[in-house]
Amino acid sequence: PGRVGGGRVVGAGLAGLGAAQRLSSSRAFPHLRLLESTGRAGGRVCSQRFGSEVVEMGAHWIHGPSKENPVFKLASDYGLLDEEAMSEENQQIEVGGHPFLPTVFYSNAGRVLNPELGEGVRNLFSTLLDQTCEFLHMLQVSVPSVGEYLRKEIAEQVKEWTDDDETKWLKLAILNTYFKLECCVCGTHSMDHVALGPFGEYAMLPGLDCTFPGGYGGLPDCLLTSLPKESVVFHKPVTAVRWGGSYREESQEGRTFPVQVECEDGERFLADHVIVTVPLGFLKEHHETFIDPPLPPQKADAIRRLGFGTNNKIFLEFEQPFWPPDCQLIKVVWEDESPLVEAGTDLQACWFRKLTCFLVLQPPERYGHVLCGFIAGKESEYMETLSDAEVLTALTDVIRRLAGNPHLAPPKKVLRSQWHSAPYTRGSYSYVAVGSSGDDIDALAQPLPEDAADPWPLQVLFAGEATHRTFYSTTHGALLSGWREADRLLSLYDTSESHQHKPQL
Ligand code: 6YU
Repeated sequence: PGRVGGGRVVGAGLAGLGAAQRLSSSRAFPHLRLLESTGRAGGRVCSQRFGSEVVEMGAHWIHGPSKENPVFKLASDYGLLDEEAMSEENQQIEVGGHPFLPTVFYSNAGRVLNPELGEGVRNLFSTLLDQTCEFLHMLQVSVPSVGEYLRKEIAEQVKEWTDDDETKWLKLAILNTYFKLECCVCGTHSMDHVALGPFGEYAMLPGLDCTFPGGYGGLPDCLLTSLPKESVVFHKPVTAVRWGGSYREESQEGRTFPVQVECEDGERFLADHVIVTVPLGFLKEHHETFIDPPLPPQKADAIRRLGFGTNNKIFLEFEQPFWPPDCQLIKVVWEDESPLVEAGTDLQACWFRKLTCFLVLQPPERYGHVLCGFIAGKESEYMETLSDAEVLTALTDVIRRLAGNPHLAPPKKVLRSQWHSAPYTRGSYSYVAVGSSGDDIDALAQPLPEDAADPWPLQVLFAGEATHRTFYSTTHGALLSGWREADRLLSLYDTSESHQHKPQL
């Protein structure tokens, strides 16, 4: 009874798992298959052992953990969050995406900077960043990028500063640290690559960002467990999605399918519908061969125009902390840098300067003395090409400079993410780059065939964080996009009783 369709989902990140969970709970898709290239579920949610503890190589926080956030909702329902995170009070805190942590500013000259100076610069930077919302939906902007806007404003403000020269230089140096931090937040090499007009379209939810005490990976694990065991196929990289065809399954006489999903090992899956959730970085590299016939120009252009950069983490474990006990965030300031002066481009000599801050993993009773450094952009991609020993040597030198102690014991252990080299990700997350807009995100999310009157509708659907216009770059954006595409499919099956195409499997 009822109509059934041959459904495939490519990619077992949160978008793919969310879509698969929704489809598998419907009788319309009894033979659903979720094809994942790697040997694990979660994608860019990736909790990994570091000594006796678990650290996050990918997503770290639930951004805006409150009722409208589906990741928060699911994680609460699965019992994966602690009480503080779930409290009403926590859900109501509004920080505009920039939660405050007790911070110490260390400079490369081995000194701790005046906290008030740091706080003042932080306020200035966040005020300027908030001002970017004014350009939302403006057809003409005076400068194309967030970076250029911020620098123009800063150049104006500097003229009014009455501080002594040293304070002025320090303020600029601290501002430069905030530029690097924002590169991590946006997953870009430079804020000059981030489009100004659409910047305010990214939406923030209320709630003080929280983490998963047992690891973010608990969430994809729970979703995975809820799926029929045979529906998930690991180590199954898909090489091509051929659509608009007429593929006949040998064992099922008379039944043809419009889509054929081809895998690296030669296996083929026929389908009525496939939801593609591969990262934008993968699509940028492979879309010309991955989707056949090729994507319509509007979609291919969107893939080319939208940004997908790299933000990596470097975990360092110390025998003893060099930071004070109440410090939860170490900001790294290079006193000779300024956002108004072009940065050096010698990656080999300077890559480590892009590292903007270290989170102190909390609580220390649990983690010991572990720092999590953040580094974005080309320097981050260069870091991926180095060995652990080379990274450790470079960062030992940085930390000795910060601490003003050339004999400080090197970290005991290092672990870093390498998202740019990951062949099925090719970066960290998406952003709206100069030359693109939210319309490109929507274009990317449009299913194929584009003609809604096609007798075989919704052959290829697109989900994944980069397809969510206001929550791109987040786990909730990913999950919502997966649900969106599952619902799109399910509504086809709900409403097409009279439809001439009657798929069955
Ligand atoms: C969040 C956070 N966070 C840090 C770092 C990273 C990310 N994010 P997936 O890639 O998960 O799944 C696709 C699957 O497809 C995958 O398993 C592949 O193996 C598979 N696949 C690929 N090709 C295939 C093929 N050919 N065949 C078969 N399978 C294939 N998000 O909410 N909080 O703290 C962070 C962070 C280092 C790398 C993050 C964070 C982003 C999320 O991790 C990410 O969006 C989702 O997990 C993606 O899920 P998915 O299913 O789409 O893809 C104004 C403005 C600015 C906007 N930015 C502000 C927000 C800041 C974002 N925060 C980031 C910060 C951190 C620290």
